[in-house]
Amino acid sequence: MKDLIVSAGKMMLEGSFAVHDKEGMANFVTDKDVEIQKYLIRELSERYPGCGFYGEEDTEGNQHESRGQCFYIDPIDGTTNYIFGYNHSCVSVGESIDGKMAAGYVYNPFTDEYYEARRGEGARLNGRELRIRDRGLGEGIVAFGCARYNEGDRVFRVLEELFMRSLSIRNGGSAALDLCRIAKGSNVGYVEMKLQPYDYAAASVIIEEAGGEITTAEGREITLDGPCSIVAGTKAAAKEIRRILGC
Ligand code: LIP
Repeated sequence: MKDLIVSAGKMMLEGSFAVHDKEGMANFVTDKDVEIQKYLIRELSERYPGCGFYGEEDTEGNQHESRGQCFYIDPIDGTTNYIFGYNHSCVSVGESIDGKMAAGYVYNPFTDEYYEARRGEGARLNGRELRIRDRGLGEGIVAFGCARYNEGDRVFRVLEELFMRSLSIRNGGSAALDLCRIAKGSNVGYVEMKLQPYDYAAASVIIEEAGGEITTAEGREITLDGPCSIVAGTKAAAKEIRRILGC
């Protein structure tokens, strides 16, 4: 799987691309997003005949299926970052079996960081095992996500409190990478009030296999058949973030 995900990621570094608007304010897609998703669906279909896909972009073979073996594909997570040359974007591929996440793969071609995890087999970054130390909110950086196309993003009402109760806050612009940074130990927590399954599916396995936690803002199980809010982190920090949100 590593060769496939890395080759898909390196496609981001090649050639030029056109930008197109999607529904809602500041919601973009590039030709590269579409090209990479088509490549991944083609390759994964050959390797796993009959598997389903839940991808971000509207391409052939993307059924938003969640039964049987299903791949959650975000071809470029952090598309706006990619358009503006932020070098903080990734390919994210999560695998579920009968509605339960089984594996996650996230690759940032700009930093050559490859995250992977399979249920019961732990999480690794470039082959190094990841184990989360259960730090509290006050012992680290909390990252958050927000989107102009999600009208009235509720995250802003708690940002000041998150800032005052942590060492600092960050808005990275790629949920998958900012979630994986919890497993890496760079972030103690992450919050975004509305995300799609292809944004968090892969990273959810990486965080949990590294010893962290990911739930909705209400503390419920994340959804794989539609969008939900996301609170993730070390167990201690995730609990503090949910308390601050008061959902
Ligand atoms: C992005 C997420 C980010 C969120 C953006 C967008 P995309 O995904 O990674 O956290 O705030 O609104 O959803 O669209 O770049 O794949």
